[in-house]
Amino acid sequence: MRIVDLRSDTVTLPSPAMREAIYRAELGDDVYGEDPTVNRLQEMAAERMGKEAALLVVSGTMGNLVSLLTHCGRGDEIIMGDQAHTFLYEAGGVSALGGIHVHTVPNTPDGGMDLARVEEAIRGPNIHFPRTKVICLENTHNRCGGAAVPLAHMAAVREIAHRHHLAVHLDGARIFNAAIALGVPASAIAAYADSVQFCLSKGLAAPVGSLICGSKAFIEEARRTRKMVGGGMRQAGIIAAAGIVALEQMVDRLAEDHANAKRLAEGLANIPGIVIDPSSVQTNIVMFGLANSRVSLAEVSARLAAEGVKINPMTATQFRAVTHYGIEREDIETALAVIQRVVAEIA
Ligand code: TLP
Repeated sequence: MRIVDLRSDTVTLPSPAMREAIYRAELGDDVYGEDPTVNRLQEMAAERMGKEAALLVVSGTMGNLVSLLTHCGRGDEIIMGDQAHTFLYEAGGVSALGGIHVHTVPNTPDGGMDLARVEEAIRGPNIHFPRTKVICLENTHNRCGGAAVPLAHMAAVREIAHRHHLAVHLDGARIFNAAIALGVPASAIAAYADSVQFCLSKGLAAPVGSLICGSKAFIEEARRTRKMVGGGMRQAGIIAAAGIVALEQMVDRLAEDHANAKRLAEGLANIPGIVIDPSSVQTNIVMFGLANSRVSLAEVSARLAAEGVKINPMTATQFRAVTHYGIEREDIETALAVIQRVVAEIA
C-alpha cells in the first residue's frame, strides 16, 4: 500500500541529487571554520536572506534557541504570539536553558498580533519588571494554518521594536513558502528582522539543518552560543551539501505543494462532515475539522492511518495536513477518497 503521509513536511526524504552531493561533499572541521561546504552554504543562506552572515545549526528549534540566547541574558523578556512554535513546541528551551521570560500576546488568525497589545507588552524601566529585549514573529505561521504574514504587519512590528530599541527575531522555518505566497523574495521578508532562522529539512527536503542569519557581529556571537549548547559540529559539510541542493533546486517547487494544498482544501470542502474554509489555505498547510463534535479526532486519525493516509490532529478540534516533496496530485485524490469514506463510516 502506498502511504500518503501528510503529518508534516518534516517527513520529506532527501532527493537523489542530495544523496549524491552528500557522497561527494568536500569536508573539514567546521569548529575551526574549515569546512568548505558549510562555508558555502552559509554564504548562500546569508545572500538569500539579505544578511551579512549565516550559521548552520541542527534544527529549527536550535535556530530559535541559539538566536534568542544570543539576543538575551537571564531574566530578559521576549514577546511572542501565544500560538508561536517557540512558545508551544520547543520544550520551553529559552526559559529552561536561557532563563528568558516569555511574554505572550494573542495571535490573530492571520498569524500576526494586535499591534496595540504588542506595544502594551513592552516593559518600561522599573525594578519590578524584566527587561524586554526581543519581539518574535513567525512566517509562515504554523498554528495559524500556514498563513503568510503580510509584509505590512512585519514592518509595523519592526517599527515598534526599533522605536523601543528591541530586536526582531523571525522564526522563518517556512520562509520560502511565505515568499512564494507573498510573491516576494525571502530577503524582503527577512528585511524586517534582525535575526532569522529558516529550515532546510521541511519542504526543502534536506535531511537535517537550519540556518540563522543576521549581522556579522550577531552571527559571531551566535557561533559561541551554538558551541555552548553543544551544536558545534565537525565535518558538517555532510549536512550542508544537501542544504546547498535544497537552496538551489527545491525552493521554486514549493509552489506545487501550495497547489496540492489548495486542491486538498477544495476537495475537503465537498465532503459532508468536514468543516473547512478553503480560502484560508495560503501555503502548504491545510487545517480542517469535523462537523460532528462527538467524533474523536484521534479515532479518525487512526482509521485514516489504517487505510494508508497519515494526518494528525493539531488542536482539540482541527486536523493539520501538510503537502510536500514526495506528495503528488494523485496522492491528494487518494487522500480525499479515503477521508470521505472514513468520515462517512464514523458519522
Ligand atoms: N514544526 C514541526 C513540529 O514541531 C510541530 C512541524 O511538524 O511542523 N518553527 C516552526 C514554525 C516549525 O513549524 C518547526 C517544526 C520548528 C520551528 C522547529 O523545527 P525543528 O523540528 O527542525 O526543530
